Amino acid sequence: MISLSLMTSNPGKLREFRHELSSLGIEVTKSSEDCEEIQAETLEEVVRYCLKDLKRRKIRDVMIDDSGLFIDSLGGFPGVYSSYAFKTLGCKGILKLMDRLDDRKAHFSCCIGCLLRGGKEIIVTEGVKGRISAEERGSQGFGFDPIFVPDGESRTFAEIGIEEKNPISHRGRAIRAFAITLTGKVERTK
Ligand code: ITT
Repeated sequence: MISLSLMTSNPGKLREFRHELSSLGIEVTKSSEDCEEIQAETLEEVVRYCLKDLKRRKIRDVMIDDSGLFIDSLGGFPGVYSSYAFKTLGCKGILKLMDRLDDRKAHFSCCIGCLLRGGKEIIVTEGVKGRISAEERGSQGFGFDPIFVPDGESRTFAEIGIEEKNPISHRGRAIRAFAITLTGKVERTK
């Protein structure tokens, strides 16, 4: 059994990690550690900075997830500011910003980083394309799920739920890419 912890304050992320990794025999606990928040231009920069901090503090087998929603017609906003934008504007505020915009294209991106006990690092980034809906729909998931419709779907992430979200989502894809790399790298515990 492999055991890793996820450093996050977001229960929705933790649920998606557990859902995806438990079937691969990887247990995910919640880490009580924290990283200093930096303002960077990319998700990967944030993750790299945090991994460096963990290394310095000798914290191992911890995963980090930095993710965001990038809206084409808003020049990629909220992007790396997604957490702040969700807290301040919420889904309603984003819909208001897009009131008169015909181009609804957007994508979610997720960067996962992990520092293993042997000192090796894994960093993967994956995304999912879609569009911003005209109104909020659905009650499952978290964050901007009620306003994001992935390509090939007519329902939002909040309508389809974790079982259908994980196979196609930015995070689901990143977790699977991460797991493939991980299983060749992590030391197994009994
Ligand atoms: P931690 O940093 O503690 O992990 P956070 O919620 O602040 O939690 P981020 O900094 O990565 O996480 O912020 C990303 C924001 O983007 C998050 O708060 C959500 O509002 C949104 N987001 C990211 N992934 C999402 C998803 O799968 N579904 C809906 N919204 C998502």
